[in-house]
Amino acid sequence: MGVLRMGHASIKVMDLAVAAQHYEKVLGMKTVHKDSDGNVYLKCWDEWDKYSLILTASDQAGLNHVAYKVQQESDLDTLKKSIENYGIKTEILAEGTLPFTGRMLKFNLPSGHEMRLYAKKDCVGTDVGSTNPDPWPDDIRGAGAHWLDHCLLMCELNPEKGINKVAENTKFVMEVLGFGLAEQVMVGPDNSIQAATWLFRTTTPHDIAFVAGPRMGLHHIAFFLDGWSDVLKAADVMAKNRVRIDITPTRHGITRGETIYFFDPSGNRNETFAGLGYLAQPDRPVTTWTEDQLGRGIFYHTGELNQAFTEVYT
Ligand code: M3P
Ligand code: FE
Repeated sequence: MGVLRMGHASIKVMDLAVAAQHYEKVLGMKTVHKDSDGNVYLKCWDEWDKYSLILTASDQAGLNHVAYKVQQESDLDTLKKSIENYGIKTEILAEGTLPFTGRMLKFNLPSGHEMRLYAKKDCVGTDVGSTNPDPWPDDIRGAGAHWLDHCLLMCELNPEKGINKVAENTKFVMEVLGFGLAEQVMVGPDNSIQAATWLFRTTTPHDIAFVAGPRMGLHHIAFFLDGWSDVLKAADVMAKNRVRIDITPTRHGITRGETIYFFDPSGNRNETFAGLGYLAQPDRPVTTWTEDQLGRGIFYHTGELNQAFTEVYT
């Protein structure tokens, strides 16, 4: 019941054809649809619903919305009431507003990011099917990403003005959407300021994350790979395609993920990562990272924070 997982991201790109080529050739997604406005819909091979990424044309990069799938249609009505009771306005978008997708419950997180919930999207099956499937399909391209896994949203933090959108978002998704808190970063006097959180609805450490920054934005969308050797191969694919790599393969302390960060041709940050981390459960003690160890939390090996990593985003 309630939220299942991240369903799709809708992002802005400056050149649809060039962006589609990146997500196809580098990530290994397939274009499954183009609508009459030219928006491109793509899917990873191990996903069963019709699409997980929408590219829309714009003069700058960034996020349109993130969408999470809920288990059943009635969850949308229940959640509509609880979101409104919490004081956040919602809107129902009719079935078909997005192709192959049922009605959507649209609202803004306290940080301002647009979130949509939906229960129905055409199920087309994974590329290996559901009957006696092979472990992977023959036509894997590029990094061969399995699925769109999570997103990280940058949220405004301004302690002098009493603004902490990380904490507000975290409270909202926990109290209203039923997310569990896996990890958090606490900074400031007595480590009293919640500056980053990783939250789950699945059994992996995060399905969404919020990190403090000077303004709201999209830090990255992340795609799942099987293991460390796939991460290394993904980096090779990026080098072959002259992709702008932000952080070469390394490990996060937070979530234990093995990761690469890179940019799509418009400058939207992508992550390919491996490792399901650990079993995330609502009763698991929350992991807390303190400000003095934050470097290790983000980049476990060097322990060195790279300013551009937290300051450059769309
Ligand atoms: C992840 C992850 C930042 C930390 C990012 C961590 C932006 O992306 O998947 O665990 O500080
Ligand atoms: Fe991530």
